[in-house]
Amino acid sequence: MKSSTAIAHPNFALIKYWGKSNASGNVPAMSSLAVTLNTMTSETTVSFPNYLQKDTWILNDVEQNSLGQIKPSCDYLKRISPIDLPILIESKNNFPTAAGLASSASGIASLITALDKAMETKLSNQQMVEAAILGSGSSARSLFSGFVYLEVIENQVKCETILEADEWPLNIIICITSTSQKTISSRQGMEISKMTSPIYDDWVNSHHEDIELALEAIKAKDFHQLGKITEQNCLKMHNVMKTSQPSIDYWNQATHACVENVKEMQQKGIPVFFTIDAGPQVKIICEPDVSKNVISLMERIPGVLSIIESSLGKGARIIHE
Ligand code: 2P0
Repeated sequence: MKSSTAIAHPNFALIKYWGKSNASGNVPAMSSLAVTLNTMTSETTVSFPNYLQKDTWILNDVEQNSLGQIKPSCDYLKRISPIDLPILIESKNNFPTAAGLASSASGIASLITALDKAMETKLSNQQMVEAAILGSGSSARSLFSGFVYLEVIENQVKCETILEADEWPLNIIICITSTSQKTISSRQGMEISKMTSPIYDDWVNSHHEDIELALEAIKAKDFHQLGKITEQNCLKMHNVMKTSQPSIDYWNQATHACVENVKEMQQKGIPVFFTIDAGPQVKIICEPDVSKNVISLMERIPGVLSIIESSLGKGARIIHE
């Protein structure tokens, strides 16, 4: 029986995606710019056991009722594949799922990579990106290493590494403030914001400028400039969420405390900046030589349950076939 196993890591956006275009295919309404980590791993194995009657997805050892969110991605590959057999998909995350840690991005990037090998589809990079986006708009970024730019122009998506991890070594300190699954998924939240936030259009229209500033900062390896635009873009996205109806607020008390501490560190001249996604975890980007210091300050904050340290890392890849 043929089987393939792939792994991928989460990516965190410095310039975020929040809202979909009106085009079909889950296309984001805006470009995004992210970093792929080298820790926290999603692993997916795809196989075709003889006993299987229908496509089956087992996530973190629990059989799912249907392929759900991954079905459009699977269908994309099935249309191309010479193999016409029921597929068994076994996915695992070694970190909390659906808690604002980009588990769907790494999960789907590992899924597409394993499916491509097992189903002999030999997709081009562009096809991999298209297949991934059908499952999750941010997942295409986890196919690639280091600093990753997902560019959307007139509903056409391109995704590539713009700077490798070792060309600008930075660390990410992830402060976990809750491991509960969020009550409003990113997908639901984006739709609510698009329909109801009075500042949604401003968010979309000012996005290109944020992308340009971040691209310049990455090119110049200007930590201060990248931090400034990353924090602004993050806070703008959370304002869009908060001004939606119903208001969406993913932050908890510890999230606020972490942000205050990052500001205090910045005032002391420590090279750090923060970003926060659709969940209460705070991601702190820092230069590697201050990492230990940052961790020891953050672990003292009440409500910080645990801390994960990561450098930037590789894109999705096959580990076993
Ligand atoms: C991002 N997020 O750019 C933003 C920031 C969350 C906040 O992309 O609907 O799980 O499956 O495309 O990819 C999370 O969205 O949503 C996300 P779908 P996805 O990282």
